[in-house]
Amino acid sequence: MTTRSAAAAIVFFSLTGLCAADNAGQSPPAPLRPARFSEQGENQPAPKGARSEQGENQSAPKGARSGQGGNQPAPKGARSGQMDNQTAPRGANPNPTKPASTNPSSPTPTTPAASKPTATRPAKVAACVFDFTCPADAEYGKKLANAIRMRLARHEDLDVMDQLTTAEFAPALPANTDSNKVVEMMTKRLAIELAVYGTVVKDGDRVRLELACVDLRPGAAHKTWQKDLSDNTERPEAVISKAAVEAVTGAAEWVPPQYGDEPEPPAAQLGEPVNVNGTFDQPGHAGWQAPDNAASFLESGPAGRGTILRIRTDLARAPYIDYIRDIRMGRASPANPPTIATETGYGCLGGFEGVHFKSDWIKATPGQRYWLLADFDRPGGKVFVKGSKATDFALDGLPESALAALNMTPEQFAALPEAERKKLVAEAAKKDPKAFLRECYRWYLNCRGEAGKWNHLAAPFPPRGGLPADVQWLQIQVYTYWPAGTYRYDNVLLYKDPRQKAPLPEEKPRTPNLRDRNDK
Ligand SMILES: [Ca+2]
Repeated sequence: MTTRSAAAAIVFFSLTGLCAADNAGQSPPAPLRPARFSEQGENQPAPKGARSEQGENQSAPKGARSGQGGNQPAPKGARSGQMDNQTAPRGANPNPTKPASTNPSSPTPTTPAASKPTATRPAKVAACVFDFTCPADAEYGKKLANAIRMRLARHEDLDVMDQLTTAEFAPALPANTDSNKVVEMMTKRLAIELAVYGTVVKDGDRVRLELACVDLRPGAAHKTWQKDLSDNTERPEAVISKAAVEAVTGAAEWVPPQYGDEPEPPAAQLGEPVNVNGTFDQPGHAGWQAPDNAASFLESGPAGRGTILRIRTDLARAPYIDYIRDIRMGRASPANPPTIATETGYGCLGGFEGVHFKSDWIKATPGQRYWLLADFDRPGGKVFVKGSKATDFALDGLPESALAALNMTPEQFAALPEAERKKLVAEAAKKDPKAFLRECYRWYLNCRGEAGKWNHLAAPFPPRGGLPADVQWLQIQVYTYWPAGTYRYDNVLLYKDPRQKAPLPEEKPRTPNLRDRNDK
């Protein structure tokens, strides 16, 4: 008997059982072994396009790669160990372990492939979110259905039919569809145990979803149910899809930690900051890079603030980039900055690279939790904490500054024999090891607040768990870009979390199904 005919037989017997259960008012029989959804790694491949949207649409882990706009393009041929070696630091690591358990309520797979390791994953419940009908706006009905589909797909115990397959095999179903017909479609045509469908009514800003569900899982409290959900906020899809998924799963959705979830420890508890001169009040630029006096300035702030950091991003981009390069090459000095034209359009400095103002390197403590505090007078900036490690990878480039010290162009360097290049790189790395660090962690404080007044923000990081074990050095980067203009910062302070009692292991981002994405 082939897998497909076996599945068909199971469907047939389940149907028979289902009718009996309906009549007798008993719980439904053993679940189906859905042929189309459960055989990954077995005979039948998942439908083309299945599961793809799941990975593509998942938001990146908080803090990961989100500062891309701020990566300064490195000059051709030069390698700035930090900027152009960036990788997705967290969340990109596949988690190789997964509990190998089977769902006792599901039939054991009977194909030979069942003995393969892949078959030991818990059986998933096959589910389908039918497109919603929305008389006023059919596309909106599809959009809301897909929002719920995506959210449901993040639940590891569900195997949710993807949008393309749903569109191909399942019609839009209004909430008042005869549930017997839905059951028939689920069992005879789709081999699914969980069906979600409904009708969307748009009334001005208010969106109302008449949500209907047929739940054939054994032990389901209600085989069929309906629920009205409505919302009139700015993001009704997010609000309604969350409520819908909670209704379907019967559990509250996990919400990532938000700012303010954990109260900021009082100053007396925080103790001494880990970074030097976070107040900017020490003479010179202790603890930080030198300000360039064109886009970054350390100057007197309002009363009571001592020295503050002022950044402006409303500058003509090309002359500023030239100036910064000249500083690196020893051809210009912040003591004598050029006059750079003010520019505020998309082509200006703030519209492209923005301005990074970097702290000195700070020795990292793996397993540690930290608090980052910052004051700022205009929202929009980000205060990054980037973690780096020494790398054993073959290094075949030199930072521009090292090339300048050798009085060599990138082209001349590239033309050297490999052995010679390696020797020069090794010498440069010995002289300035920090220039060869590789970024392996990043997190940022998003400067949200009001313009025109000083705001204070504080947040702990990592959001969960401790600093990953491979992070050797931390650097704070105050990053300012758009809208173009002037921004001020003060008291950018890094502390060890005073509430932490012992080192914590790294915790991977809790983005469900992330592992599946990385398997591929
Ligand atoms: Ca200050």
